[in-house]
Amino acid sequence: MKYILTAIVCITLLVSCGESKEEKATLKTKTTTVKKSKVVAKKEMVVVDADGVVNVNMITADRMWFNLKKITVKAGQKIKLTLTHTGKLPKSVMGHNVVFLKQGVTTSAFASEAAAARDNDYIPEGTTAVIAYTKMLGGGETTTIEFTAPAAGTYDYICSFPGHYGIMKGKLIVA
Ligand SMILES: [Cu+2]
Repeated sequence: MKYILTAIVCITLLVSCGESKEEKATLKTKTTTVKKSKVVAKKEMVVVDADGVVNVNMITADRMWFNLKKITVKAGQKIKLTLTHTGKLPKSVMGHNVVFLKQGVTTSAFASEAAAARDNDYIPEGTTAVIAYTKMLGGGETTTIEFTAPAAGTYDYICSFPGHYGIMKGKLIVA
């Protein structure tokens, strides 16, 4: 009887030990896969194509967030920027755009002017403060703009939806 019990315990231990090893192995594989796809995703956010056009994949969601805080290009380079709003909230609640500001423009001053321009997608009508901007998007929408990189220097970009510019901002660095 004792032997049988011992045998059962041994078998149980072996089985459970084997199982946990397998589980660990599975977990390891999963982690590696996630890491790999993250790296690939990051790499593909800014891609210079064969024609020398800088393709920028800007992503946002149902919160105040841009995937890119910094875009580095060369002066005179063509930039093709695609903004994708991966969320579900409507434009009136969680609208997002990307607005590239000229040098010397204060982001807070521009943002408060923009906040008053609701009927114009939060872009002040007739403004001379911008280099380029996308239309305002709601969840599930995407848009593409093309513009030429300005002279060497550092430029601010923001989302001009009221209250977003403090968090939704980044730098266009033209080398
Ligand atoms: Cu926004």
